[in-house]
Amino acid sequence: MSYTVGTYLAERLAQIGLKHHFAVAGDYNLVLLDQLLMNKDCEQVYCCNELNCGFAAEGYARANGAAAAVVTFSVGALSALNAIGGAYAENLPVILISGAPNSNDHGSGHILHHTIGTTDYSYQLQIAEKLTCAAVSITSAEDAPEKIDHAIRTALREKKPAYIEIACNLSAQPCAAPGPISAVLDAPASNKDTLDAAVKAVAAFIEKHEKPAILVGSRLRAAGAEEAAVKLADALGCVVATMAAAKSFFPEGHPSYVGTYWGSASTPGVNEIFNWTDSILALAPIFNDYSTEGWSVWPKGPNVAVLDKNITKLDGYNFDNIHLKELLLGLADYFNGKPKKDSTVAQYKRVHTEKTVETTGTGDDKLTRADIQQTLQSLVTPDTTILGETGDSWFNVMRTRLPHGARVELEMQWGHIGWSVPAAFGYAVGAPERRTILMVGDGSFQLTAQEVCQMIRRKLPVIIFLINNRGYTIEVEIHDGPYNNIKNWDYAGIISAFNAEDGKGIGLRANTAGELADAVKVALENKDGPTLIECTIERDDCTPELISWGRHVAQANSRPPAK
Ligand code: TPU
Ligand code: MG
Repeated sequence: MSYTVGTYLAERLAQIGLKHHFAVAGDYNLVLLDQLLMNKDCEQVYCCNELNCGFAAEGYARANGAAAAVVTFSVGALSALNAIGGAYAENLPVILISGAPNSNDHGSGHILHHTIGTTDYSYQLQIAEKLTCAAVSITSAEDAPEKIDHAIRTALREKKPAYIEIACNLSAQPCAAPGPISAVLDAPASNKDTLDAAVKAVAAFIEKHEKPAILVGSRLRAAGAEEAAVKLADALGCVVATMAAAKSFFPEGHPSYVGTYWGSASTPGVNEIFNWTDSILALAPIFNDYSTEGWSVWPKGPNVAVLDKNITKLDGYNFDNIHLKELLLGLADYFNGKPKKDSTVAQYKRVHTEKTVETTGTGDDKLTRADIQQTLQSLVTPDTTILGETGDSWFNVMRTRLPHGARVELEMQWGHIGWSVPAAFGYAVGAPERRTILMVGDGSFQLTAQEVCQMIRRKLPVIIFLINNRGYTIEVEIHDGPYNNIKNWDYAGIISAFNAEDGKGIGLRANTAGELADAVKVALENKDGPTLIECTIERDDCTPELISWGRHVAQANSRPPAK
């Protein structure tokens, strides 16, 4: 079989497990899209714009391990690069593929459309270099295979996005056939000596402490270490909490699991127990201003061991070039059969008080945030994935208890409002067997609303809770002003506009508890498209966690310049 640059790329995408790639057409990528279409194992899925295309791929990578987005030069790619920055922040291998000027035009002095109007077209590659772990420009068919393989291999190893631009006259040019995919997929093992030394050092750290606790961070999935973390927790028997962005990365039914550690926004009892511990094993955490509540709860110092994806840091030691998974398994082996380090569990039982269930309404009672959160709770099955948008949705999702197998997807490091709509689309494409539920605020929805039409187009039964609280409530809690008020939309009504003549999406309004209960029944019945439930609540009806977290973040933002 003979290959072209485009069919080579398509084969590699299929071989790394992509059953789909996302695309927006443009003249710099049309021939490439034709070539990609020839591969029947990797279907082309279209988006309304390139920002959404990038986020759809980002959501697909969450479901499927990796993803690809294909866009046109500059006008497309520069929008998609925002989502690629997001994929970098969120540790997801998304391959951005951009059509590019004809190879004869590079260095020719020609001015081309869709460019900034200068004759140097390298600016896009240079920007992409900053936002990806590997960025390549293909201007000769001969070099294409190694450049494509390099970009894909690096993305998969580092769990970061990569960038491939292909001159528009090269996609259909013949090139070498792909070699075995193992050359792209195989990852180098940990350095054995360093791994042994790290296991010894971390074991000694744990042994010298009486009251250790495990804190699970959001890079744990990228490190492929979720199961290994459970094994370590089994062996140690100490409490385990997840950081907010790592919600669902540790089974919530596990006997050692206590909830979310997030300062004042923690699950009740969790902050208390973490203050009581004498040491923390932080597994692949991201400590940023949001996750530390404006630096007020930042686990650090000699009693904190940070075990990250490829590096372990503890007091006086640094171990590089080891896989977290192997380290955790080594530690689990070491502690198996030894007396449990479970004093934190006993203490937790002492400080823990049963959660009070919030009062919810029925029938004609005016809809409240608590009603929505309880309704979300009632829908979570082991095969459910909830995507929670920036806003009070974060805190509502955090309150939701997850049965084994249920997943939560958040974009807390990048925090781009509007991420969740295309990401939910991409996720549902990647995991059609799961129940995908999206919780999104009105302000966020206005950025990327049109991607709901792609859920309609592909008949994806995503359930959308659109929280209409007439504005940017999360911003109100950080710092209020007129800029936090938004133009109201008929959110439920736009679904019929998206349906046009053939769509099966449903838009419903819930102003009372009874209307929400009825709407959910309709949503569960609708298998032929998304159901958007516009939930109208008071502007200030938000979680207490948002209020206290917002106050801490505002304090951090307003620190005066150091003298
Ligand atoms: O539940 P609620 O009302 O807090 O959520 P909603 O309505 O979605 O409001 C979100 C408000 C918000 C803004 C405006 N959260 N963060 N921002 C700042 C922001 C602006 N632009 C982008 C792309 N991302 C952001 N996070
Ligand atoms: Mg809002």
